[in-house]
Amino acid sequence: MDKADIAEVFDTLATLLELRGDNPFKVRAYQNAARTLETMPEDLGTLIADGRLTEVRGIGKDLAERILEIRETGRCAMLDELRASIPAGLIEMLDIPGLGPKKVKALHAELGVDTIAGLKKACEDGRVAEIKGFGAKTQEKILSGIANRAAYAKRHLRPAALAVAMPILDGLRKVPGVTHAEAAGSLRRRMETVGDLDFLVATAEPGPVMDWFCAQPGVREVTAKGETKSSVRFESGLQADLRVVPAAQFAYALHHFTGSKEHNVAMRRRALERGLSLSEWGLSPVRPEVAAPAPVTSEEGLFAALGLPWIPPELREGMGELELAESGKLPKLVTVKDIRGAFHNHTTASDGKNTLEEMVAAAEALGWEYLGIADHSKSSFQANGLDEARLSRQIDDIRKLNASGRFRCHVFAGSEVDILKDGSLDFPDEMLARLDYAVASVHNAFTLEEDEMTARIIRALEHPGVTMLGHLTGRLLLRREPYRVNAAKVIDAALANGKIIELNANPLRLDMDWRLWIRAAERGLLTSINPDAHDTSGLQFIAAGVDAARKGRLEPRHILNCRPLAEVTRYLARR
Ligand code: DGT
Ligand code: CA
Ligand code: CA
Ligand code: ZN
Repeated sequence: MDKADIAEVFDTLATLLELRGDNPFKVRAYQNAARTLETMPEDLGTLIADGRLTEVRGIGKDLAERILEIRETGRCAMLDELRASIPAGLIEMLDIPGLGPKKVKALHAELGVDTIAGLKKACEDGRVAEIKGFGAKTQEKILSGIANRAAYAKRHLRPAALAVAMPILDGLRKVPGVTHAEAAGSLRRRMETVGDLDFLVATAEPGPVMDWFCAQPGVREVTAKGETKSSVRFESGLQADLRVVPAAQFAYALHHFTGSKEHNVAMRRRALERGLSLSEWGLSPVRPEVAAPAPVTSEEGLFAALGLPWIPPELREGMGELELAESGKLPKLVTVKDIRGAFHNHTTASDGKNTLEEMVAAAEALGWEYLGIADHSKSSFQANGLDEARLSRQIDDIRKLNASGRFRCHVFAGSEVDILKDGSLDFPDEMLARLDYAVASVHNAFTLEEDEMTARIIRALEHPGVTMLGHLTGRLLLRREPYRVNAAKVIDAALANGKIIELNANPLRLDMDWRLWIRAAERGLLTSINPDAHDTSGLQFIAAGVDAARKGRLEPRHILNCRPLAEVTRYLARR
């Protein structure tokens, strides 16, 4: 357990103490200690070894003991006791957007509700709106929060699903007798969230595969175990289906279970037009006068039997991909190898965890030609945003670093400048002019009406100092709804002003959404796949951004950071 993990435990402790109504000073002590742990530069191990832990400001004997306990055992007895002392329903309520410990405590005290179902009923009866400090708007927000929570609970972020799926796929391929194994479904289609995993295996002998699958570590429950189909649930709640087919059926079944449903419907219709019936079992004539097609052993063969080139799984969403394939217009999708750098990255100057030099070294190790630094601006005080003096110094540091020749990777000096509530920017024009580029982002006043938010963002896009728009909607997948904004109008404004809209590659964001990219890229909108890295490992988010870009049918020509350094330099200089 490192500093960040312990800080998280302390934050949870503070929340639960507050929920239980403990001494506010105690609550504050844990919150402060969490902040201290997050920001202190010293290594925790060194501090402990030197016996200097209690010398850190705000860390007394009690907190020090707790830190040692968590670090050594990975557990915290006080947290376990707290959890046991509070009704589980109240703790669950904390997951509802907009409900913190104070509000949950008030709901419990005023209405006696201690389950989500009870809270839902109280909202529907209008009793929540009557509590002091709540009101009709809050009541409505809680209701939609409960509805979202139910929907969210059913899905999983792609990286979490991948982490479970990859070792299983490796293992399945090693079971004796297995000739093919794939993870199909939404995972294969590179969807940003996944409902369940769908494994498909070809073997003549299903028994050992089923036994191996159901006995995997992390399987909490086997919900079905049959001869050719099993289902399990993992610790995280993620479920997985496994189907076993004979090798001769594998290509048909792989196509079928990759989906999407809508794509399958379109494929079946196309087959019918040719007098054929397509299913997970095969392709067969529906009328006696139609000749039976030769059996296929690959997806390429299956598509070819219907007169089509192979369609990459990420395009199979039933959004006109068959027509694209038919007319020979399938895009040459971007790959991670096409990426030559990235623009939206943070350092320790704002809320990043690695220094400028460490970030550049990591970018160089990825083989990138350039790295753009875009730390937060001063209005994002919670993220330690830079004021003009600090940004000026950072620009100088970057120029010096480039001149020193220490790295082959070129560094661009930028800023993630806040779009203020009225659409003006957090820096004066002279400051913006000294930068190589600027990413403009909304980080506050999320609750504006749609018209106001749209006008705010468009005003920022019209500013000549702005190169690109950061995370269009501010959504956090499965966690926070997007703020209200008219995306179509923002896209129009970006096109009209020759501005870029980023594809934020953080797997929680993937914003702007790939569904919007399909049409926007056709119209000539340029993007930049931006990792929004807050540490060196965050640069790897680029892969998630590329997955989303592929679903959005993006090719290298649509993406600024697929261009070589000289071209990018020219592009940025025209600003
Ligand atoms: P998910 O799990 O919600 O993220 O999405 P998928 O696409 O993985 O859906 P899932 O697991 O229900 O089914 C996997 C694929 O199997 C799906 O994409 C298409 C195929 N499939 C499943 N059920 C049906 C069905 O009732 N009709 C058709 N046409 N295809 C189905
Ligand atoms: Ca699935
Ligand atoms: Ca499934
Ligand atoms: Zn941001």
